[in-house]
Amino acid sequence: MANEAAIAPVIFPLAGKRVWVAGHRGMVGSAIVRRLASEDCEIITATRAEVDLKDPAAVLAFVGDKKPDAIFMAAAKVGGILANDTYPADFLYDNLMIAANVTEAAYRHGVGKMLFLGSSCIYPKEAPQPIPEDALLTGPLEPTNEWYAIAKIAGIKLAQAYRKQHGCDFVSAMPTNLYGPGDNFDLNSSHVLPALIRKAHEAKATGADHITIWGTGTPRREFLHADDCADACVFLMQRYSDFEHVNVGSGEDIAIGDLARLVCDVVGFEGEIRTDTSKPDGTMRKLMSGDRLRALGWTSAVELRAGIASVYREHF
Ligand code: GFB
Repeated sequence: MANEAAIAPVIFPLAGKRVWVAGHRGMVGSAIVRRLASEDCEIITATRAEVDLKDPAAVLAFVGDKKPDAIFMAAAKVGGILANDTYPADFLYDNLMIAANVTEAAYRHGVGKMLFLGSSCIYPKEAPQPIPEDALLTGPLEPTNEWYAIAKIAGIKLAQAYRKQHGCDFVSAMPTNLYGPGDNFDLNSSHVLPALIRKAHEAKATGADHITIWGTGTPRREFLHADDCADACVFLMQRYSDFEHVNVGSGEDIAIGDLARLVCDVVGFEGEIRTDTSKPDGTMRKLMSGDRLRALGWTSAVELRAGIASVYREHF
């Protein structure tokens, strides 16, 4: 949500433009499509059957054919801590190829602007908290998701390299842990929030006396609703043009154990919360600094409890 007091001016208006949302079926891409409905622009989408984003020739042909003025690069192979840890080759290869192909095609066809979306896992495992953008590449990554992180760091560097060498107006946004409509509720591959909603719901429905969460429950995570993320992306697309990437978060984090209690409360499950410490904790904390985005005039709007309640209502 834009803060009218000190808001960066629009330098790239979307009105009248052709805008490709790459990854429009994903949680973030679909939220961007919903958000763009209130901008006077033409939205372009492509299904995986139409364009395989891992195929350079297919992406080049698609961009040449559709001639977008702007691209939201929200296409990615994503998953929770276990999926990242189990399929390192897929997470690295798919995300590297998608980022490289879309960036190169955007350059070759003279696309006026591209916003690349990454993730807060790009930062070192032991980064200072809250994490400023310049903590990038200052230390070793968290091992459970270094493959995905390396691909997303490469995406930032591609945007910067094409800006530096070719003068392309490519920018990058790094969202924190996201949740929202259209999330993945599969317990093996999902992120923590949809997993907890599903576990609490099923425990309530079956009359179980406990749910089990992974790890110790002590790691802290910052959560942002996908609609807030989409709003920030549209904001940055129109109002930001610079070399450095921009963190996109809510500014608050919560311990996983407390999150589990909050979810159980929203769902109405009153049983016990147990921990499975054979599962990884991952990074202990990754709260991002939101100073850069706040200085441009943007803050998040969806409060965590209300956001969880709306996702629960929608999916169960
Ligand atoms: O959301 P999550 O899978 O991703 O896990 P990461 C966050 C924390 O919640 C970890 C704990 O400490 C998990 O151990 N957790 C507790 C659970 N119960 C559960 C559960 O039932 N399911 C899941 N999934 N977690 C991912 C990265 O890291 O975050 C990606 O692997 C990406 O690369 C994404 O950056 C945003 O925050 O640990």
